[in-house]
Amino acid sequence: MGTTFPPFLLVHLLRTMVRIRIFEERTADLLLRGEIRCPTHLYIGQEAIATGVCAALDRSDYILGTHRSHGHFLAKGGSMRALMAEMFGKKTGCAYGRGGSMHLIAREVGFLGSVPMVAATIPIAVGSALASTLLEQGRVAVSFFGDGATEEGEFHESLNFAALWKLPVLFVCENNFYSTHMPLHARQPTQDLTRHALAHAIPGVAVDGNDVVAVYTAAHEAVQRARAGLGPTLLVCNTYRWRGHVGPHWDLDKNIRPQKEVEAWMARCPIHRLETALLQQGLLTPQERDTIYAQAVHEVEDAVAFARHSPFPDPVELPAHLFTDRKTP
Ligand SMILES: Cc1ncc(C[n+]2csc(CCOP(=O)(O)OP(=O)(O)O)c2C)c(N)n1
Repeated sequence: MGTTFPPFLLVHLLRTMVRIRIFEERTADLLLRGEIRCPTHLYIGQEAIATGVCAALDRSDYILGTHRSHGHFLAKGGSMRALMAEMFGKKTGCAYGRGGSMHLIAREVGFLGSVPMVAATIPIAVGSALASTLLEQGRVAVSFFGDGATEEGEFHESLNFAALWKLPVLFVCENNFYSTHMPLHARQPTQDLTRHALAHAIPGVAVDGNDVVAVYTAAHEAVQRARAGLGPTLLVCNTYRWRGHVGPHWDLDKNIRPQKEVEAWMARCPIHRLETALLQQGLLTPQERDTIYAQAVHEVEDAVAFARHSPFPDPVELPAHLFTDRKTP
């Protein structure tokens, strides 16, 4: 951990990761109880990436996510109540209860959307950066995607176009080494995903995706480059998801991932890592740490109560919100 970081930033990073973790663990619990029924991909283990990247952005900057985007939504400042209500399919949800876990949006904080089609939001990030450039808004766009998305044509077309136009985009690959059940080594000839940047003549930076300070530092540098008109960067954050591909289960009985591998990555928990460093350096007291956890539990329980007490959408409203003639701000 660098010594030049202001303590308030480090505590903010810890607080954000804890909020995401506790939200997700509660979501797993609600899925097991059958209170949440939409297909849900948990982000547990990968919290440092959304947290570190979003801390390097302004509120007006854009981000786009994937099927695994609760963390991105919360780190960018989306309302936890609206997120939980969306998981419950309620009218007060961020997508009016029509989207569930995989179709999130919070335009008021620059979260332009997440969709489950692998790689589908990458060109939208490029289009947003193009719009920002043409309108001289100075906004940076970030595209979050998994290692599986680097096998889609849209990924390569997007990098090419963004490189050619020197667009202010940050391509953030969350390499958790699996695409559903298939490991990266069975899908690509080498494990170094930064090589894709070489083909498009843009910087490709590999970072320890379980080190939130390293992620923040790399993202901050890429954002500065983008704002200076120097074009896109591919940031490859190596990490691991703890639970199975979809749902609350660990799937250790399915012979997909060796238990030892899961345990080795759990020992590198991004939250535990930062928390320990802050305590050791005297930047956080045990009482302050406990308060961060207690506040997160309180916020999550408030969101659950809000979601439970919210109404379902009225079936007669079904055609609403499908199309809009409003101009995007
Ligand atoms: C275009 C497309 N192909 C296949 C799928 C089925 N699918 C859903 S998630 C997924 C794996 C994605 O892996 P990755 O991009 O690495 O993200 P991760 O789940 O690891 O976060 C696949 C193949 C899909 N949703 N969209």
